[in-house]
Amino acid sequence: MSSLRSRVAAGVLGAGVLAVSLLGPAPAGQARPARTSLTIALVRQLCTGDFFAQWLTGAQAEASALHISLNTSCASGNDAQMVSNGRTAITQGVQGIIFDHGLAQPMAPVVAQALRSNIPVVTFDLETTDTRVTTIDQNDLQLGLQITDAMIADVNGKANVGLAHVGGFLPLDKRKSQWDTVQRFFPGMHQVATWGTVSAATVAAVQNQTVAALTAHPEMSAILAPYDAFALGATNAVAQAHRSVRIYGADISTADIQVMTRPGSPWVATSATDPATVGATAVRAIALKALHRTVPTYVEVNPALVTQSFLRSHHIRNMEDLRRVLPAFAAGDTLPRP
Ligand code: SR1
Repeated sequence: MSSLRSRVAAGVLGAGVLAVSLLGPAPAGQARPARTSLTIALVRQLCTGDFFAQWLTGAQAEASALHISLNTSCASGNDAQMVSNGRTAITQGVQGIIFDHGLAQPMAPVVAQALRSNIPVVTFDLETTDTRVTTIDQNDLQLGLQITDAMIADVNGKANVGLAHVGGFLPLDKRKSQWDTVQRFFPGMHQVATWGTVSAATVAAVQNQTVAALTAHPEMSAILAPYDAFALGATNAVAQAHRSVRIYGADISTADIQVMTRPGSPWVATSATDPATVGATAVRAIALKALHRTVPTYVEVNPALVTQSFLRSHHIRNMEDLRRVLPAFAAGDTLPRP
C-alpha cells in the first residue's frame, strides 16, 4: 500500500473532511494523477483582461484533470468583497484556498483564519509572511530585470523614462524594484514621470494618463509599463500623441502579440510566462497541500523575454505559435501532479 493509501485508510487526512481515492495503477511509463474529490476555493481580486482570463483557463483545466471542484469568486478589485469571499470559503469548509492577488494588509487576517481552520493556503501575487503558505509568482524580479536590461541595451544606457506603476500590487512592486536599481547604477537612465491605474478599465485610464504625461514631458523617450493593460494603454497613447517612444511591457496574449507586431508598434519588448501554466501550477500546489504532500514555500514560474523583432521574424501570430517556437516559454511546470 502506498503511503498515501495507508494514510487514507487510516483516516488521518485532513480532519475527516478530505475524501481521496486513487485510480488503479498507471499504465507503464505514464503518470496517472490521483483522483480526488477535493473542493478548492479560488478567491480572486482581479479578473478583467487577457492575463486573468488565460490564468483562469489554465486553473480550470488543471482542476478538471485532477477531478477538483474549483469554486471561483472574483471581487472585481473590491478588497472588502475579497475578504468576504475568503471568509465564505472558510465557512463552507473547503479543503484548500487559492488567494489570487489582493492587498497584503486586508487579506492577512483571512489567510490567518484559514490556517487556524486547518485549511491549506496557496497565494498567487499576494504577499504573506506566514511560511505555511505556498506563494506562487512569475519570478517578477527576473521579469523586471529582463525588460530593464532590454531597455538599457536598446537605448545605449540613455533615456528619459516614464513609469506606469501602482504601488501595493506585489508583482508590480517587485518589477519596479529592478527599475529602482537601474536608476541607481545607470546614470543615463532617468525617470521623468510616473502614473498608473488598476481598475476594470485599466487600458483606457492608462491611455489618458499616458497622453497627459507625454504632453507634460516632451523629452520622454521610453516607457516602462510592466503589466499588459499598462502597455496596451501606453501603446494607444503613443499613437494618439504621434510620438516616437519605445514601450517595455509585461505579460502576453494573442491580442498582445497582434498589438506588438502591428506596423509601427511602439511596444518593442515584453517579459512573460504562459498565464495558463501559472494557473495550473496554483491548482497543483493546493491539491498537493490538501493531500499533505510537501510543497515548497515559494514556487516561481520563470518568464521569458519576448521582443517585437523575435515575434516578427518567427511570424508568431498567437499563443499557440509562441508555445511552439519558444519551448522554454511553455516549460514552466515545476510541480508534479498529485
Ligand atoms: C495589477 S497586477 C497585474 C499583474 O498581475 C500578474 O502578475 C500579471 O503578470 C499582471 O502583469
